[in-house]
Amino acid sequence: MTVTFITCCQQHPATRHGSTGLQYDVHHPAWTGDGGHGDPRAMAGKAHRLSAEEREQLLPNLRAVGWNEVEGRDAIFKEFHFKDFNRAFGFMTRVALQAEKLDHHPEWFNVYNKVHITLSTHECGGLSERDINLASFIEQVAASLS
Ligand code: H2B
Repeated sequence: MTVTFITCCQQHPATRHGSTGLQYDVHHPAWTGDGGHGDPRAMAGKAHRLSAEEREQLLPNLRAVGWNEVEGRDAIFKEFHFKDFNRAFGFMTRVALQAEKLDHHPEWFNVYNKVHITLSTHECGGLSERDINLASFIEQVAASLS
């Protein structure tokens, strides 16, 4: 399995390093629509739930920036706080546009400056690579707004 934000982008010259330690490569095929793993065409195949090994490799990076596994459900959750509603809604707009592009959507809740996000892949009934990719994108957007 290729994982977009950690393993395969690390040495890419265009990789942007956010303050979170997660990396998101704006030129990676996964995000540019030319057939990478985040591309809807590549994602048309069935999503698979992450194996124990994949989780061991991927989840620590997300835990380190505040994502937690949801109890009683195979999903991850994070609560974001912004300065005001404008920033929160700007954040949601950017995430929504990318989610639509990827055909992978967050479950979320917003009130004023708070945004709660749960990620899980309904198609496979649990966490998949799609959630990791979307979480990585979300981190980069949040970092750019704070
Ligand atoms: N979002 C999430 N989180 N999981 C899915 O399985 C999913 C999705 N499937 N967005 C997509 C839409 C599917 O329903 C459409 C028909 O492609």
